[in-house]
Amino acid sequence: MTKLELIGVPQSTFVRTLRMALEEKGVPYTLTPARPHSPEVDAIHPFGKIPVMRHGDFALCESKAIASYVDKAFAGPKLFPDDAKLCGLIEQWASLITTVVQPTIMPYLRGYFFSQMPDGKPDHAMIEAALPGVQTQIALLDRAVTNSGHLAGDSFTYADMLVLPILDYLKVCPESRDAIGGAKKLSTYFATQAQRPSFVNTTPPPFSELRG
Ligand SMILES: N[C@@H](CCC(=O)N[C@@H](CS)C(=O)NCC(=O)O)C(=O)O
Repeated sequence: MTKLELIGVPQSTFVRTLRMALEEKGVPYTLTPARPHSPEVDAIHPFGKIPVMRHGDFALCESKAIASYVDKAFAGPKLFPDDAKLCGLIEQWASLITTVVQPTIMPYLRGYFFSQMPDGKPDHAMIEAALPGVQTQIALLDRAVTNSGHLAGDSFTYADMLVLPILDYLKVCPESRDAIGGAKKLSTYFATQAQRPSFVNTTPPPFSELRG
């Protein structure tokens, strides 16, 4: 069968989530670095968002749908296990992170990484406006980390693959780095899970490579 093609720039947190999922399952893939709203993305996603994928003549958009497809189409450790409660918790976090956590945090990250200021310096008005939401999400995630140090149940799951790439960016911005530093469970969680090979091997290039 042809190799799965994942489409989207590697700096995207959702692209990294899927790369981690593919690595965790041991699925070979190619990455085509395309930006949101580029022709190859618009051809698959009705709103031009990344990631999208092609597998042979089959195309799909939306990270959770792609992860579910990969899980069923390929052998390897289950991203969505049969256990009803664990699978429910993973789905719950996938929904919460995709619909609220990531969209709340994105404007803050944009203020640093996609500043529209003439000199490219951080957009402090944008950052300040988004900061309370970021702090709320960090506190929520800190409360959510389980006693075993995971987001869902007591093993590394797709829920962790969604949140780690977001935390990786928050760790380098001053206010969110401080907030994570004060969130003891979340700090320990990140320090531990960030050593996972699927996370290390998918470290994205800097955002600056996307400018221009
Ligand atoms: N619901 C989508 C969200 C994907 C998403 O927001 N991707 C961002 C990049 S991380 C994007 O394409 N943004 C461009 C836009 O929203 O126009 C998914 O889960 O795949």
